[in-house]
Amino acid sequence: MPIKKLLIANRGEVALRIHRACHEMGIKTVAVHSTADTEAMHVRLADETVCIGPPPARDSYLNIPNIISAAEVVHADAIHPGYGFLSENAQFAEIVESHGLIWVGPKPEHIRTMGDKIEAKRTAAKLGLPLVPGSDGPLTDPAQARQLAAEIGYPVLIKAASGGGGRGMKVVEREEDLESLMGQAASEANAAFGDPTVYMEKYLVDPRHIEFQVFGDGAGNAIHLGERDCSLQRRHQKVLEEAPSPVISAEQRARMGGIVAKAMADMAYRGAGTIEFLYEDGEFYFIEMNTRLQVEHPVTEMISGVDLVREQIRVASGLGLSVKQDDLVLHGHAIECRINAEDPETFAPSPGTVKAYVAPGGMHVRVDSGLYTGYTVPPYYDSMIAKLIVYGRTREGCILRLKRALEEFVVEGMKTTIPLHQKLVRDPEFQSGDYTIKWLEQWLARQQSEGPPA
Ligand code: MV4
Repeated sequence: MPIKKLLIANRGEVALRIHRACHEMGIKTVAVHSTADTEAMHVRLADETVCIGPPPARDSYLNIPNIISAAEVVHADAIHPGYGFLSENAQFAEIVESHGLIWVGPKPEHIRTMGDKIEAKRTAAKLGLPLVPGSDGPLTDPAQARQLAAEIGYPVLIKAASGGGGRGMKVVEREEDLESLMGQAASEANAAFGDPTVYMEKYLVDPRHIEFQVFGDGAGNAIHLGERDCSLQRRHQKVLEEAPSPVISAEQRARMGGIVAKAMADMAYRGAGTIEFLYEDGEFYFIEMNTRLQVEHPVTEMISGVDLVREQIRVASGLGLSVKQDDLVLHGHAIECRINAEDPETFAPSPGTVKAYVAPGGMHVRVDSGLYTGYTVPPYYDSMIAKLIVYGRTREGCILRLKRALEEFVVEGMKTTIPLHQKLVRDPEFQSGDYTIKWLEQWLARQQSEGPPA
């Protein structure tokens, strides 16, 4: 069914990203927004707007009855959830579909399966993806856990089945700590997710985080669009992402890409997905799958030329994918810097009013942001205010262009992480591409101890 009017159940740069794809496809947009977002760029640009509640997300962007009511009032025929908020809420997806609306996202059953990390691993194993050695189900009692850990070998990691984002994880170095850390992990998991279920994995000490972008049409056809390297993160928040990974060869990409695309075809996956791996000593280990568009999707768009939001809307409308695997050529290199309204040294949030805004431009430079001069960043939501995405034919060329673009970028009126990125992209170790998931936090600690120049 063709979509004529789409409701964007999100805010910020991703709402703008979805609006742009819709208008290029001749689809009218409906912005829903909290009372804190009446002046947001995507609200200004949307064809229609509906206020769905007060600033706290639980009362507005997470308020399912208000969002469904908004869709009915304006006669929208589809809902795109963006990322975060309700994007991986299987129940919301079912409610959207039960109201006769098109859900621009994966099948609810697949969202639900992948939301349970134990079920996700079972599914991945059946589909032939390589896993980290670990329990093939929940941990039940300390004796079973001790035996399993002895088989796997220490260190092991206890993870929450309903987790993600690193919450409720415990590294166990020695058997004598196992029982108490298992208990701590379960109670933290219960407090954070309302589910005390935990499982065990071999702890990979210093891997990279590499994820594959996949896309399915829901009818058994699926493609991959290569990988992104997301190892540069602080406290489980990604800071800079790149595609391709500096350490993956064309042969490895084709091999892993073939495996993940076949897995998605076999499950008749629909829409955009990301298969997350840890990568250590030349081997990939599946950890999780995200059933949504991701923040860092633009780096994949830059090297593939594929508009991922357009493909999401095509697939949801029943048009199928516009690209076949054999037509897809990945070329060049892209890097994304996440720019947050934060102190670049302490990372304390720094919302405020934009006094001056100059976005970089020129060849192969993309800025996804809802900022404009006079706009006030509200304090209620995520601090990411812009993404700078730069393309180059080579990684070296991409980094040179990124330095130039970061020099042009002006945001006055609040602290931002632009200065952090300016330093980071000048660092020889970053430039070498030889970094793992621990590297950025260690680098930040070194920056702190070196202090400002006298
Ligand atoms: C791991 C791991 C080491 N070994 N699993 C953190 C968040 C969650 N998505 C998975 N995470 C990890 N799982 C095993 N078996 C290390 C991490 C991890 C991490 C992963 C990706 C990116 C950044 C990270 C930072 C710390 C720990």
